[in-house]
Amino acid sequence: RRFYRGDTSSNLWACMDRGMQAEEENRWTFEIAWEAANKVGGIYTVIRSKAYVSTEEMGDQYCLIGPYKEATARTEVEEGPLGSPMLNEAVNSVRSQGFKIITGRWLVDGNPQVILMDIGSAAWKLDEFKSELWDKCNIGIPHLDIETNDAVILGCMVANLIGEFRRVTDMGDGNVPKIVAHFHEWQAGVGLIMLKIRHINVATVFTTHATLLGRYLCAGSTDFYNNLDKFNVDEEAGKRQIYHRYCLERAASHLSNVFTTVSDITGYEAEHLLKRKPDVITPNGLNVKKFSALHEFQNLHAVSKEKIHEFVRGHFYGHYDFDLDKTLYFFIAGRYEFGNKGADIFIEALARLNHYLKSAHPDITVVAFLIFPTKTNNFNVESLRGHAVTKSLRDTINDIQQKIGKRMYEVCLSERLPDATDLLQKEELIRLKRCIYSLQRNSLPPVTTHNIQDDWNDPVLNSVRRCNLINTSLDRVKIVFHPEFLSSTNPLFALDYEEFVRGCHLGVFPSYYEPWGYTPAECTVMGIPSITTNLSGFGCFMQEHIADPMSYGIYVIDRRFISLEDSVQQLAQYMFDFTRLNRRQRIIQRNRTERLSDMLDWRNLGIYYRQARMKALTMVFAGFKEEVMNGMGSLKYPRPISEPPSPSSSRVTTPAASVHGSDDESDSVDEEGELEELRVNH
Ligand code: G6P
Ligand code: 1S3
Repeated sequence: RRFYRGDTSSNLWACMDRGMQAEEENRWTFEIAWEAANKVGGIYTVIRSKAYVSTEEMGDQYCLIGPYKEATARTEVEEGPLGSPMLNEAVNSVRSQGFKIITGRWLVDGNPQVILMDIGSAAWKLDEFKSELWDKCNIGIPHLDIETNDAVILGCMVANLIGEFRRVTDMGDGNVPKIVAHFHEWQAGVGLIMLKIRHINVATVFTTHATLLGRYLCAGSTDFYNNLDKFNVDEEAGKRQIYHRYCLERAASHLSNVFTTVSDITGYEAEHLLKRKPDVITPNGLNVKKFSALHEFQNLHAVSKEKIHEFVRGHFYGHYDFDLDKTLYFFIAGRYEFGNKGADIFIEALARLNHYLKSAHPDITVVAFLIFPTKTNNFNVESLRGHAVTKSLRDTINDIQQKIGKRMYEVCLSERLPDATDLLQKEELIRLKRCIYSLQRNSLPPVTTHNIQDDWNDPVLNSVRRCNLINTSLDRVKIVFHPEFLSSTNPLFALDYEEFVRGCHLGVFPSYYEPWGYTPAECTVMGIPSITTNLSGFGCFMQEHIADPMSYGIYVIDRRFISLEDSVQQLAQYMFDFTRLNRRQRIIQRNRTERLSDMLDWRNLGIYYRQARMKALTMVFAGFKEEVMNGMGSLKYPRPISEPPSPSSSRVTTPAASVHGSDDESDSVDEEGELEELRVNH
């Protein structure tokens, strides 16, 4: 089944010896990121999910460095000395310079060593650090830019530490430690610049996950990808008052021995905006956990979907006139960057889907969830009321049910069959009627679960108003905007994000600016189909490595070579095609989607990180030979064999029903066709 593993990752597996090889070679890796043990966004996921393979390969010769953030550190880090005495010595030496440093192990898979710098403890040195930066590279940091000032402090503390480590590990016997310092994103990049200007002999790697200018330019109304070679980068950075940050980012990318980006598309962006082409592409992976039962993820889908049903019953009370068995859950989620994340075209395409369904399939309902955290004044009363009235109905029914049971028992004990009057009493009927009356409402179900601050300027709300998606009974597409991340303590959903994703049918991520895009990747490893774009790193990666992504439940919208209108149209069509799949087809498609997870596993993708580090080592340390490593290259997942070959199916969105039997809605899938595919792939 897992043909990918054997073919691509042999090198990385071979190196997985908990650091024995690294120890023999006196090879060390420091990975430095603002988001190490500090949850902010996507880079946290990269560092955290990769920790397992990093420690498998490097053991205690691997160490993460980041800022000390008390709130996260307290819950995620076990404080204590580091595994290597030399590392402890280096840390103590920097501490003696008057800085506070916390060491320990991050409580995540792999349990890596972590060094956290207390930025505040070195604030007294800020002016000195800044003048070093100015004297050596003429980069001046404005006094009021706190974020950059913090980045400078972190960078200088990191350089002090690595410098000290380099000193204490050099025994003068010629066996110098082969250190790679791998920096992520501009905020950590100052450390790399400092190592270079202080001439500390270590190999460096710099990875950018998004360029500063790219993010800013895309958020405007610029035709970004068609003008990439035309931007006056200094001027654009200056206009946005990020010139100094841009200089740090550009300097770090140029000074590094090896420069990497998370995808080809970001590589292309970096080539034009940072003026350096990446040496290696380091795609993002996940720490994929397999269930012992192959179809457990399907069961989990059904369990989580039931929890979403419960939310929907409450939210749409009084207008609950649709069949949940014919309801599909779509969602978009992420950082609230309305245009960059494609929420604009999602809403526009939903309006069209609403129209298609009304005309062609009025029995099907789509509930579209938009999960984007923004400022709110808590849950709105209407949403809470909905859940209160449905809960009260449920509690009343449970109570009556118990009483009926007791009465039936008594009647049967007297050796007769209960009749209707024994079952439901008048007083209970009245209680039920009262509950049913309280389900009436004069207003439509709200499009948002919270009171959003600045409601009239909120881009999602304005868009749904403009598209008239207001949850009327006639609408086949219902909207639920949840402006807060999900958690299991949420009074409306009581689901964490992972459970929510598992319960949905389709993730929709039509991003315009998305260097990688973890959201569709996470869907994939959970066996949930998703829509992505050819402007996202993930989308391009899937197109490159799968012969027919669509048949595996990966729908890639073209946002690069066609007009905006055509992209919206394509998105609406893909969503409509998805609604036409029957349950059996959806189950088969989920199986196929889940089959792609190996491809996204760090056990396969970690090889690119190793490649980047080895390349950097060969550039700095004589006698270090670059390994020949097989990446994924041009390897492709073949089209599923039960899928009819094109062109007989002009739009291959569906797992062919004909191959698997009838077109009915039965959920007892005879997976013979699928199993056959699995055998052949194996
Ligand atoms: C999983 C479960 C099935 C369930 C199905 C629902 O496959 O194992 O028991 O019927 O999900 O699928 P649907 O796409 O309709 O949510
Ligand atoms: C960035 O985070 P973002 O959501 O701002 O880095 C992520 C990790 O590499 C990446 O997945 C994402 O596309 C980037 O945009």
